[in-house]
Amino acid sequence: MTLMEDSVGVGDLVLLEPLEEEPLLKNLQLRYENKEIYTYIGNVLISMNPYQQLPIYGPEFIAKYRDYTFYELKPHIYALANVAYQSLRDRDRDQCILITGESGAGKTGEVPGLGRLCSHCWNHPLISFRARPGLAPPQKFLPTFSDSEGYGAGMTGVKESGGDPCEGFSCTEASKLVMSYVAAVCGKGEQVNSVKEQLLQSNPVLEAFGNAKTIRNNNSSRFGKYMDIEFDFKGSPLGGVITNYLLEKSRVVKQLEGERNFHIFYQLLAGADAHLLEALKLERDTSHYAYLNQKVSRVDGMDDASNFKSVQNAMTVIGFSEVEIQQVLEVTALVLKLGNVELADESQANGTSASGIRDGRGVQEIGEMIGLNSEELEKALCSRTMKTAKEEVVTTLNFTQAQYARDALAKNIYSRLFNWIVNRINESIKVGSGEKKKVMGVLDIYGFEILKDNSFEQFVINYCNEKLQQVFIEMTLKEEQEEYKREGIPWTKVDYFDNGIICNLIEHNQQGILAMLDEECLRPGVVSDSTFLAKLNQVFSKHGFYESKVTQNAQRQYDHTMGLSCFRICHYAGKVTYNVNGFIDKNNDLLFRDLSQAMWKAQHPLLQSLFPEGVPTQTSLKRPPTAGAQFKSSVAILMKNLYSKNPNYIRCIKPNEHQQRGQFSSELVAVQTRYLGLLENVRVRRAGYAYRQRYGPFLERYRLLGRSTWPRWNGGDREGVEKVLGELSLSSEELAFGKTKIFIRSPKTLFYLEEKRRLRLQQLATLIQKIYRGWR
Ligand code: AD9
Ligand code: MG
Repeated sequence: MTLMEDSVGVGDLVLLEPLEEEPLLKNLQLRYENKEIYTYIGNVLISMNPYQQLPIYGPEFIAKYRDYTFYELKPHIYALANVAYQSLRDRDRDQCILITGESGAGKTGEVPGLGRLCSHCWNHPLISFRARPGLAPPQKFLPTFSDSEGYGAGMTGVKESGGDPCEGFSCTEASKLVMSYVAAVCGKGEQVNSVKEQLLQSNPVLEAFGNAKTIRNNNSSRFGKYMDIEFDFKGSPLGGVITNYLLEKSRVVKQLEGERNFHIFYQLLAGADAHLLEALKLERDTSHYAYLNQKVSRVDGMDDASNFKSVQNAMTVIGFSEVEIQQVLEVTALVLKLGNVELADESQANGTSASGIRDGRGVQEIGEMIGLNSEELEKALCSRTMKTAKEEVVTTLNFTQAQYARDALAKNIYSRLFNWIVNRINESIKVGSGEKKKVMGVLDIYGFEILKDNSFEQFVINYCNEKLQQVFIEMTLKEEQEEYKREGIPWTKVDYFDNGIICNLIEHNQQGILAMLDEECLRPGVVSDSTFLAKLNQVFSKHGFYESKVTQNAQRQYDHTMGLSCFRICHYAGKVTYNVNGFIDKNNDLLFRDLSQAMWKAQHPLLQSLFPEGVPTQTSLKRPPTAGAQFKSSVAILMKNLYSKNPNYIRCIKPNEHQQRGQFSSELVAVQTRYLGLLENVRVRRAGYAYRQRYGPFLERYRLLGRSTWPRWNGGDREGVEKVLGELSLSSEELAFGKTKIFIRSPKTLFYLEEKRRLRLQQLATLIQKIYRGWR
């Protein structure tokens, strides 16, 4: 079947008429209801989360998509994977696959290169990805599902039965889709398989430490991830590099109702054997721990205990030593124990505020585990040493400050542990610098966020999306432009909204919001979120994309709907109001020096290595870069990386808020299509030539419309196409003949051709019937 015969709506939105939001949504809905979850906009893939297993994956489909070019079959993620992989291997072009969409839209599901295969696919003759001799199929170390429906679970893995052809979750669930594809088509051999295995196993480890149940997604990634998968000149994987962004560390100490802390805590408590539990001095019951949500400790269909085994196994496969695994678990346990350190208000009647430890046993236990004198830890939690050039002053922390210090320590330990794990994985999968590599980068990152209350986190996430939109527009246009150049067709400039002005508002080195926030954080004297806001309001009072209660809009009116502590940015995807409360604190991300020094003093090699700034001999008072500055520079590196590669886009859409199959909420999808800029994307795509096709397949399809090309044509493909279209007297404005492809400007012309073809087929069928009857 070709795209054009795709009977359910249009398979490529470029062909949509009229090009407006409503028909676009109707088209997506129609396709979704008919289980067509994939739709193109040219070479961009839109993917709707089906929340059910669809019989469109597995080796047979892989084999099919491998043999066809992009537009020759129905839209599919395998087609996108095919194009990316083949052009990496054969045309030596580094690729990146950018996967965006809201939480629960199916991004991680779509991450190419990291899937796990069910035993059927693992052993399928079409798939070259095989276990090393003597190694069992992957379910040996994969999570299992007890839930027969499965999709409530959100975890990846295989069914307990494990062996049903592609009915296991691993190959039909989206996270494995492109992996199944890449695995099927890329190199073979023991060395290669071991690399694939390591890449593959990084996923359960990162998911355990970086994913959590949220209200929107039972297995939500709470960090952004970019992974370069590196291949040799033959297209066999060599290794990779993972970069992580902004782990949501506030989750470590507090979760919203209906949500959980990171999976690993529950996995450890449920899955550790008695011996390990004893060694870590942990209680099996989650209710024992203050940092674990008391109301939700289990997730339907998710087997924490067996997932823990998978994680341990995965760490071993990646190359973590036994000692390293043990230390990682000790640090994880330490975080739980810190949460149980109860503080007491020890303020005195004379008004001096102070705090202390309510029950010394917890601190004692922690001290023993990490090799630190418990008094030292107690002191670090309840007091603060201020150092000036001349002297040291110790002040006691009040109750609130001490609680803050304890939680800050727990968050810092955990997020540094997460970074350490990512680095450790990278050490195992990194490729020698001397080798020439081809690279496929995969970005799985949080989409645009507009919540009820938006804070610093949403601000940086949306900044990142603003930058990605910039890449998207520039690269889509650039790609169009390059294709026209390759094909020798003149390029006409396309008008589009350039969001550079918004990026600038946020990231400008001196006059950007992030720079001003940094300035405020570093400024001596009394600084607060409100002094920061006042400054923004003053500097941006006339900026067209900045609003606040005290700035006037274009109609010279003040906005009374906004809170006094808020500012608003008119992002490309819509207006977002941010509350500045906490901006300074979150940007500062300061950990009192007493705490980092205490951690460094601990006789625990891993913990110590997480706090290099704790070295007492370190005299420099230079502070580390702020959270905003760090994020900005990692986004800059990411952008540079993306710009150097050929982009492939997967735009994921969540059809409903209930993680339910078959439900399509038009409002929810409309909001996402706006964030993703889909209409704009179609417009850009259509601004030049809406449709292009190689001469061969085009002639094959339409030659029945030409007198000279039907029933036989012995000339070249291009001449044949010229003949057919010439005989139809189409306006020359509508067509452009490239070196290898025919370009058609408006979808109407294509519809016209399709209609003519349909009538012609009818005519031919009648003719054949007549001849047949005549024979009889
Ligand atoms: V988040 O930003 O990490 O919170 P994602 O990554 O966009 O989010 P995820 O891939 O985790 O969402 O998908 C959510 C759930 O939808 C998965 O756990 C699966 O249960 C389900 N899903 C996603 N894609 C598919 C698919 N192609 N087929 C079937 C799917 N189910
Ligand atoms: Mg995810």
